[in-house]
Amino acid sequence: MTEKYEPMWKSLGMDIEKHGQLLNGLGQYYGSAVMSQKNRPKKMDYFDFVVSEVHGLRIKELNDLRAQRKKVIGAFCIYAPEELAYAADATMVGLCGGADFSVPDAEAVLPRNLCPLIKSFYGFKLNRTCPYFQSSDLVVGETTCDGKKKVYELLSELIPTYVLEVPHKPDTQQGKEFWYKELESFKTKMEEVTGNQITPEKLKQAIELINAKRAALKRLSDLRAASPSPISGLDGLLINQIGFMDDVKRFTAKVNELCDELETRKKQGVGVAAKDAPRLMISGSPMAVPNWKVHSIAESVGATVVVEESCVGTRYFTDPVEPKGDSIHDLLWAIDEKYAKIPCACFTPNDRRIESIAQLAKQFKVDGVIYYTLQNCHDYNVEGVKVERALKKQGLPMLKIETDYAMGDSEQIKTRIEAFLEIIQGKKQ
Ligand code: BJ8
Repeated sequence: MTEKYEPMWKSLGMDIEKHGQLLNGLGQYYGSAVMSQKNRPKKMDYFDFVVSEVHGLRIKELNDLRAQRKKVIGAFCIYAPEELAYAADATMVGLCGGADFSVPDAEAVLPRNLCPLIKSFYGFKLNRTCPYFQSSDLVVGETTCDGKKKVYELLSELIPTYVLEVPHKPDTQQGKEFWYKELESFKTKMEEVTGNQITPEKLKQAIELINAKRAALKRLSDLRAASPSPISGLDGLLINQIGFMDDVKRFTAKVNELCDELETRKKQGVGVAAKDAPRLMISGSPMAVPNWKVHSIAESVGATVVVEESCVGTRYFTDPVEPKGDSIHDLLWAIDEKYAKIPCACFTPNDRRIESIAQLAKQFKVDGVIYYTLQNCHDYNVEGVKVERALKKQGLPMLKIETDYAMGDSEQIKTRIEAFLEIIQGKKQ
């Protein structure tokens, strides 16, 4: 892939040598963590192909769109209203932020005791190895956690950045009205950047486009509730991650094709692990590509991850946008209502999330929960206290793992998960 795409990467101003190192490491890790899994569904071929071309063909597609004067909008958070970007004929993509590779570059500028996701994305822009950053006409940030909020100020020195102000009590009437105004401003921003007017028809089409994607991901998630689960948690996570990069229509169709295969597997009782394998939920901070560490370790020691309570998981696809009318006002309100239901730990109070975890635990018949926190992510870390209490009431054990993107603690995590699985097996007996 390297030679074929080198002229494109050069034209995007990328650091070719460093980028080559990144791709080598990514390829090796994908081989050892993902491709080595046994009994994967055949339709995973498409998603493997997407990963193999994630810095190649997909970047070419994005830049072909830009050559037709269409805009690419980069984002980090599921609070970025993608419906408005698509309604303005732009494409929204998730930016790099899941690898340790770029952290040393970020640490030359930023404090070390900061969330790895934040250091990772800032480092990727600094070292010019993320082709998604290099292909973005605008980056959309949001005032969720403090770390991100402050780093967007620095990021805006490197790339045009628009920051959405997110209400921290989004569920209240006041919060919803505030967010509605932000949505209106973002609509104007999208119209300015793209030069296209967002009409009610365009916005309705965009809502349908994204709703279909969320529905396909929900269908996939629901299938994982089967026992045995017809697909590994690692592959489930991978598909959710790819959803932030791939072409929306094609991705939706491919997820549905995979689900057809999984329906057949389910009927035949075909799974990826033993029927009595401990079923785990992973709940907490989001996991961007190539953050596969905890899933990969948990499944390598005999568990099946059946659900991710995460923004790269249920928080993204659970609720569709449900318009009650056809005007811009009605459509924006429907978007407002949907986003207000995203239970991010940055918000307070966040009981919706605690309730959702309890409900998911039942639906997916989980035996235990791994509570996953990125280092220095105070919101998810502190909220873990309430989650643990709620799970205790349900009689479910929880293992808290606080980690970063480096692999140095893999053995320690493995030992802790093994001990956790023993507790689960003991309870089962
Ligand atoms: S809606 S979870 S995607 S903000 S960057 S909060 S890990 S310290 S990413 Fe998020 Fe939107 Fe919320 Fe979801 Fe913690 Fe790190 Fe902050 Fe993070």
